[in-house]
Amino acid sequence: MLKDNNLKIAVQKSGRLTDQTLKLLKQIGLDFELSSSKLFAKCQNMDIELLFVRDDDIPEYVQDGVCELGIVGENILYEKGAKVKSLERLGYGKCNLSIGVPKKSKFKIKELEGQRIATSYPNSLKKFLRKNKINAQVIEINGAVEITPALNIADSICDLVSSGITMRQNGLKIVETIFESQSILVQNKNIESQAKQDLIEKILMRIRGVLKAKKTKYVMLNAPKNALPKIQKIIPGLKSPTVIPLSDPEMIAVHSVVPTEVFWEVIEKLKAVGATGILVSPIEQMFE
Ligand code: PRT
Ligand code: ZN
Repeated sequence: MLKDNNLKIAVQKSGRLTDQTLKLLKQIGLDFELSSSKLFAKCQNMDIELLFVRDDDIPEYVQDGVCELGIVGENILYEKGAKVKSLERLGYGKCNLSIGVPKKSKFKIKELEGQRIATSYPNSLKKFLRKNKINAQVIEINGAVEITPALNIADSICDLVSSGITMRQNGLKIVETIFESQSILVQNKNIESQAKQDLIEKILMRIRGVLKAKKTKYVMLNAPKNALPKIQKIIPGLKSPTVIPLSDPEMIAVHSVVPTEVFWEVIEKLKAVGATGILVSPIEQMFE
């Protein structure tokens, strides 16, 4: 049973966000096992319970205080218009809510006028249409929205896109993105318990540590001593690297943190200035 004094986190029961959400929660040190019913799980080491629900229900659960925290796609929050506090974007479940039209149509946004547009996101689409002063018929469909133009149920669609393959396979092209989304951690706006608020701060700090670590790698290398000034220029933000003398007095070992996004470039440049024995490892957590 859910206990009142436990902090409750709503997560998607089974879907695209589930694996990465559970992985993140394990990474921040929550020790839980999935029960057979899989409706909720109690953490063994903290006063936290996870509630497994459909993603569509998460905004309301958090808004109404059934759960203090939730992890959900921003697209669902936007669609539901939930009044919750956004804490941190989590970097996975990235997608766009986009409009797709049949490939052959020459498209200008005004051509949506009078069209039938199928979507599972009627509120988000209507907001977009209002903003652009377009009169169109919004047809609400739950699932397989992409086949509606072929079935002549709709003229175009508004759906989530990640790789773009689904739209392409159904003879559609993306002409407009109305919302960019990724998973996000949200909290209820009226948490009275200080203990729960403290726990939320703790969770948030740990999540930020994990996210920061994902953006960096730990690099160890050997290099000629006289290459150090060049190495310092190559590694962005490297002010005071860890420099270790080696048995060969002309050589040093350098340890440093390198941003993942420029990682390959940096390694190539390091090799070019004489770095050898380059070792790279992932960083699990990072705090400053
Ligand atoms: O059962 P429940 O209601 O919890 O799950 P669900 O079926 O409603 O959602 P689910 O698990 O499919 O998606 C959960 C969340 O993942 C979404 O709300 C988004 O925030 C995020 N997400 C990221 C996506 C996609 N990428 C995505 N590509 N959700 C859905 N899709 C679908 C899209 O609807 C389309 O059918 O994938 C297809 C397009 O993919 P591409 O790669 O072909 O472009
Ligand atoms: Zn859903």
